[in-house]
Parts: sequence; C-alpha cells; structure tokens
Amino acid sequence: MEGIITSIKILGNSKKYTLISLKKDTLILEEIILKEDIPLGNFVKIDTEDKITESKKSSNKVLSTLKENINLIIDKELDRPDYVSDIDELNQGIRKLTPFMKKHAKTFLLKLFFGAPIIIRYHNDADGSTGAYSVYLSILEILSKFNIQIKPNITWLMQKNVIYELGDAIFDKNLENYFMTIEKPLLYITDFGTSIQSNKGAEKITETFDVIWLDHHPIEKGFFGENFNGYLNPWSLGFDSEITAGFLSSLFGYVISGKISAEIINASFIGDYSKYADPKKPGNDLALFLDMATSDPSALGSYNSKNITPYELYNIITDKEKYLSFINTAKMKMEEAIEKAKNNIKKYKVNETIIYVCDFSNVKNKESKYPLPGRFSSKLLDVLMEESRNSILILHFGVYISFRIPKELSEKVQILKIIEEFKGNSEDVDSGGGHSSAASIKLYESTDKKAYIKLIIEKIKKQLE
Ligand SMILES: [Mn+2]
Repeated sequence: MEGIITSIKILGNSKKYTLISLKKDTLILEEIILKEDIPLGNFVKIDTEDKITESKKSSNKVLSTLKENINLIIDKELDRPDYVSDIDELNQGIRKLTPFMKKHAKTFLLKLFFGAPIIIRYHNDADGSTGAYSVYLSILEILSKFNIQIKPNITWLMQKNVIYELGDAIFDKNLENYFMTIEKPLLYITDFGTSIQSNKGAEKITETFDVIWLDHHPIEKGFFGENFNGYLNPWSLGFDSEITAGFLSSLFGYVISGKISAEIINASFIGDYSKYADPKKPGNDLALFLDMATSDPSALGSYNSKNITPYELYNIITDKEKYLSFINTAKMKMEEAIEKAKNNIKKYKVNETIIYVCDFSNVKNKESKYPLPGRFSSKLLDVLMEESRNSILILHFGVYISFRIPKELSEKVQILKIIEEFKGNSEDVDSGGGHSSAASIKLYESTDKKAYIKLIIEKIKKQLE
C-alpha cells in the first residue's frame, strides 16, 4: 500500500496510520497499525509484510493539491438533486436548508476521508437518536460507495442533558491527545444545546474543533453557537421546531450519501411530537424502540449503561426477531405506565379545557429506566386526548416539570412565554425551554414545587380565559 499519511491515532505503544491516495479519480483509503514513527503528511510505501519501503516528506504543494482533488471528488458526489418529501410543506424547508447542509456535508466528508477524529453527540431520545442513526447509515452508504474498508475515527456519545457543558468540551478536547491529523477534529451535535448555558462549552471547543450543530430548539438570545459557521437551526431560516433534529440529520445524511429513510424521519417526528408526525405511516415502532433503547441502554445489553451507539442499534434493528421482542417489551412497559398514570392523575377544568397534573414518581417502575418522562408525557397526552381534545398535561418528577400542549391549543396557551417569565425569577428556576407543544422547566432543589405548579396552572388558566 501507498499514500499520504493524513491521520495518526495513538494506540498504546503502536499507532494507527490513515493513508490516502488517488489512483486516477479513485479515492483509496487504507489504514495500518505500526510500531514505527512516521511523521504526519509523509508519503509512504509499505510492502505486503508491513515493512516501510519508502517514506518522504510531502511538500505543502502536494498536500494542498491532494486536498483540492479530494474536494473535487466530494463536490461531484454531493451534486445530487434536492430531497423531495411527500409532505409538501416540508419541501420549502428542505430547499432553504440544503445549501447549508451541502457546505457542512463537504466539511464532514473531508474529515471522514482524512481520518480526522469526529465526535457525534446526540440527545438521548427518539429524535436525537434517529439523527445519529441516520448519519450512521449515511456513513455506511458513502464508505461502501467509495469501496472504503477502513473504520473511521468516530466517537458516538449520547447526551443525557440538553446543554453542551464546559466539561463536555474538555472531555472532547482530550481526544486531541490521541491524534495527530492534517484536518482539524470535528464535533457534530444534534438535538440539544441551543442555550446560553452551552456558551462556555461552545467557545472552548471551537478553539480547536470545527463544529456542525444541527438543532431545532428556539434560539436563546445571546447563544454563542449562532455566530459560528456550522450552526444550523430552522428557526434562523423562518421555520420552527416542527422540523425535528432527526429530520435535519436525515437530510444531512441524504446530502452526504443520497440515502434517506421515510420511516426514520417519521419516527423522529413521532418522538418529538412534531405536527408532521403521521401515526399511519411506518415509524411508530422505531420511535418506541429508540425511546426505550436510549432511556435504558443496559436493557438492550449495551456494554455501557449510559451510551447506546448507532452500530448497536443497527445490530438489533436488522435482527428482526430481536427487534420485535424489544418493541413488545417497550409496548408492555408503556401501557403499564399509562394505566398507572390514569389512576393517579389530578384534573383542573377551565371552560372546555382540562389541565391534567401527573406525578411521574407514582408511575415509574423502580426497576426499569423506561419510559422516561419526556416521551411518556407525549404518549399520555395522546391517550387523554381520546377523551377530550382540549387537554393539557403537566407532568412532574424531581425538580422537573414538563408540559404537553396539543397543537390546537398551543397558540392560546403560550407555555414558552410562561417559562420565560419564570426564568426571569432565577431564585426558583434553574432552566427551562422547549417548543410550543412540548416544553419543560427545571426548578432548584430548594424551590417549593407544589406551589410552583399551582402558580403555573393559574397562569395557564388566565391564558385560556
Ligand atoms: Mn428534538
């Protein structure tokens, strides 16, 4: 094998080298693990017995020509017609998003081919994980298209909270200790972090990483991410949270590889309570499965109880029998929880509207992490709405209060406005946000939660009157 070394990964006392070469217009990527030290950027020839037969420094000219040529190959690959959704309204969004996606996809592919470390962080719910999963599938597709056998340097991290904290940035930057690469490392974030509380982390990571950040939460004033190149949010383009992160990442995956799955997109819409969700189309089971998988990775046999990677998901989803049995378990657990909630719920009536208040600790099965309150509250509201369309749900657990408001009421009941008002009073409220139909607020331990819920109900009542 021969090529230019674009990435060196340190593995104890040996190193993994990524070699790039171009034969005519064909991109060839190879990797080799050696004990020898070879400088980054060198052109090397290695014989069949893994002996280095030639090693010489590449001039800057050679390196920049290589990059140019690979960019040409990428441009050619990305030159495909825009994705067309069968949901008409979405196509406007797709048209506006696609040019940005193309720019980011180009960055992503260059990093991928050059063996730069890539960290992919996704929120631990059905939406965030559909995002990670679709990016994963598009990587598989593009590698197979180019007939590339090497394992890319990608780290998949599921994000439990909704903030990209300084600690996360420090953790990510630590990766630099294990790599020497021509291309800067890349952080890809989806479905979380659009908050001023992510500012410190975002500032820190952009010192040495390129960042692609696809989110759909309303943008907080003063959010640092808004300033940088790789940040993309439908809100900045005149759209809103109905375009989910799972959809954004699926579209990103399409731009990269030409492949996209309507089922994955629908699962993200269902998972995030988007108006584009269609319960009659495929996606329900996947949303349910991903929701359980991300709430409780150990239930799936994941070696890490805090993380589930897309390749673990892939292994289950493509094993029909296993996949079905997990779906059945998830359905059973969800139904159990719904029944418990129905027997443990308080009702407040305002004209035609019923405000339901549910204490999640009365519902939660102590042995199982699934269901998590977020998805559960969406499901519970669906069930409650079978009785009356005019239903609002407040579900609380620990220091969190979460809200589910049906679309038809979300103009009248402006929950984000109420949350913003409370956030002004920082003595009681730690953080809060979401979108018009699904939002939550985090109180401090010391805050009197019961009194706060009462206050919130009063505010909602006022908006309803
Ligand atoms: Mn989301």
